[in-house]
Amino acid sequence: MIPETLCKSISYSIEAGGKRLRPVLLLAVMEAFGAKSEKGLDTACAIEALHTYSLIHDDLPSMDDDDIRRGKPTNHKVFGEAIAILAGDALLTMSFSFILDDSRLNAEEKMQVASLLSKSAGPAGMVAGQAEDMEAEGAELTKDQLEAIHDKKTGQLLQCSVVAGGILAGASAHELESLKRYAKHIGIAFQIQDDILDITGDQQTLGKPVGSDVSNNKTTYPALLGLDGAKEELFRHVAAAKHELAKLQHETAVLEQLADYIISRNH
Ligand code: GRG
Repeated sequence: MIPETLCKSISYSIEAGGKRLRPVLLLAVMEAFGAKSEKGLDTACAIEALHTYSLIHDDLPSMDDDDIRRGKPTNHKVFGEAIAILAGDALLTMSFSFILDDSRLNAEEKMQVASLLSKSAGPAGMVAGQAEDMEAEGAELTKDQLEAIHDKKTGQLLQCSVVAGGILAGASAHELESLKRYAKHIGIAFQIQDDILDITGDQQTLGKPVGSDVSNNKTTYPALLGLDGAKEELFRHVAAAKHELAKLQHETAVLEQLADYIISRNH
């Protein structure tokens, strides 16, 4: 039995929306490999739950101290810090139950996917990226340093979504490597577009103040490369992502469209 306020806090952030990019990637990979995507639904929910936990905790006053997320007041603004922390904790632990309790997966699949998710999100993955990002505040980073932080902070979970789709679809080790490289490129492209949107202001429609990351004293791609340079880098990574897909002998049109979506998205 989940206490009522905790349940409301969890539902508030999950139902606030979001692009559902990670679940869509996982299911699209499965379909590209000719597998039934229903088999990936609970793993897709697990990754979205874990992603939502990371956003709730990222918004806390002790972290990024944000007031708006997914176009709504952040979880701690509505429920208070203590409940927001617990809602995040609950979503993190629930994500592993979604995988382990999934009757559509065999024991080997559960083990592989849970292990991948744990490594991607854990202290050498997303949590490491968050810690390094906080430590780097105020420092001038090189492009390689910036890329390494983003690879952990946001890239690892995107890679996990794509590779988990491959695992559940029975992809070979060679194919999983190509999928991982595809995801790595779209992860970097995703971050560059996030930085560009912060300058061009399109995210204002969701309540994020223009330049908020810049005023946070963080290195961004446009700050390092200029706006045109950042756009060139964005296109280069999307092209490289598509190049990886071309190596696969599968119907990858939707995965190509998802790479294009990273460029065209306005929030
Ligand atoms: C607190 C352990 C911990 C980790 C937080 C993911 C993360 C690590 C922080 C998010 C910070 C941030 C806003 C990064 C910019 C890119 C990004 C990941 C945005 C949020 O992901 P979207 O755009 O969100 O997929 P939606 O709401 O669409 O699901």
